[in-house]
Amino acid sequence: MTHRFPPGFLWGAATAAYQIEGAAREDGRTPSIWDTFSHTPGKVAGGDTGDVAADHYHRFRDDVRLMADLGIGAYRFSVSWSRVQPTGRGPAVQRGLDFYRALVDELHAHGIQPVVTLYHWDLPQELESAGGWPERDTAYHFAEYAGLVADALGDRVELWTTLNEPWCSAFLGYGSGVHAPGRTDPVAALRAAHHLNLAHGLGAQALRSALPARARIAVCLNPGAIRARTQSPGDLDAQRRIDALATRIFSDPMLHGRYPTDLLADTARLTDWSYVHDSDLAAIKHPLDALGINYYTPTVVSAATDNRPPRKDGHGASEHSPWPGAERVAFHQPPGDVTAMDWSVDPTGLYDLLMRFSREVPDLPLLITENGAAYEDKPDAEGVVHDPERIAYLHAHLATVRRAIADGADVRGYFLWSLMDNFEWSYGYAKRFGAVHVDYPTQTRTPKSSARWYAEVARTGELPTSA
Ligand code: IFM
Repeated sequence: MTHRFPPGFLWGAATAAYQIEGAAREDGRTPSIWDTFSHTPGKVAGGDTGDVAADHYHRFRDDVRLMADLGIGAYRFSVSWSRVQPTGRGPAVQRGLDFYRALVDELHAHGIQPVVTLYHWDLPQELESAGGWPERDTAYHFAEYAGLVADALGDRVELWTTLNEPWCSAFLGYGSGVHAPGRTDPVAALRAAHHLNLAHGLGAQALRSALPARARIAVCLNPGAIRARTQSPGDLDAQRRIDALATRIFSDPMLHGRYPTDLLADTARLTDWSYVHDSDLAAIKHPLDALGINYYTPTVVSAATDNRPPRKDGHGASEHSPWPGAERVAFHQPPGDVTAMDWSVDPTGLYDLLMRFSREVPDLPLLITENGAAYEDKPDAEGVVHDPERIAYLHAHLATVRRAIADGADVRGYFLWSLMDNFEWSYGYAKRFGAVHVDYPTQTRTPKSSARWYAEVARTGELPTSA
């Protein structure tokens, strides 16, 4: 099989606002749920916060220049909602919008395609105080915010994504509580999932009416590559339940305008879903131009005999389950190498997802909107950061993408997570996902060997035969 990618394939890198921007209290920005959460003792490793992060807000011009040096063709970033609309309602703040306009202009000046994500987990605190994602109004506020950003950037951004990984917002934020806002209420988590779906649909509609016809609209999901530990009926049922909660709870309404009947049955003792109004599913199924898939590792499950929540399931340890309605499920560490997150390295999960969605929505182009790995990267005595494990990880996953394309998947691009080391949510700065090393005390950027390797792949459009 050839290792050459199709012409026009997008070679990208991704980041998110709260993870890199810093400038948390500048130019009118107000706290988001992640500011509140990270400033709450005990919530984030090391007491780390995103107050300064990688100081990208002040250093974006240098960062864009670095991207250009590395041959990055497309840059996926998220907009901080509370930077552009501090209360989560009402008019936009010009200084906030100006930052993103300047960033986009700088990207264009360096021949890099901007890709906007409207929501990467940083709900304005004011909206959480009014009830957050479990409340329907939050979806309406999101649509209003989407329109404001589209008005400001629509003349210069073609590719838009609404939400990033709504599963994390709903189930880590309101279920297990390991993410902001740190609530542990299974019903709130299910309500949040529906209102995130609604926000996506209404947001996509607001984008479509504000943007020029050439604009393309997508969403970034993190569908689960869920495997049953054995083929026993109990283990297969555990797989089905987790697949419904991890993936189909979002992909079914967004792509097909329905909630899975097995999901409704599994959760019936918790909720009657009466917060799903008649017209919601039609709104959620807004036509999309691409589906973004974020993938890191597969999940192995089996039937469990008791109701104890998973203390650790690859998404952090908690006494509370992020899987409402699927408590009798055990999570297992897959065999093989792991990254610094303890996530197993297994690109076959990505292959399976690409082929699954190719079959399910054959006419919808796919983008890999995140893929990458954390390792314990340190500069050596000469200041060089060698990260051969990351190169091996990227090589294996890109080879899988190429194989999926050969097998018929319409994959249009790949966004490495992440451009640079950043605030890894409840792990703080302890985990480094970047292709570029960030020395936080000095904010020095040092491209790791994987960044040079990726630059060469992007330049040639071809994967070397081995890592
Ligand atoms: O850092 C995160 C990102 O914000 C969302 N997807 C997974 C990444 C690694 O955990």
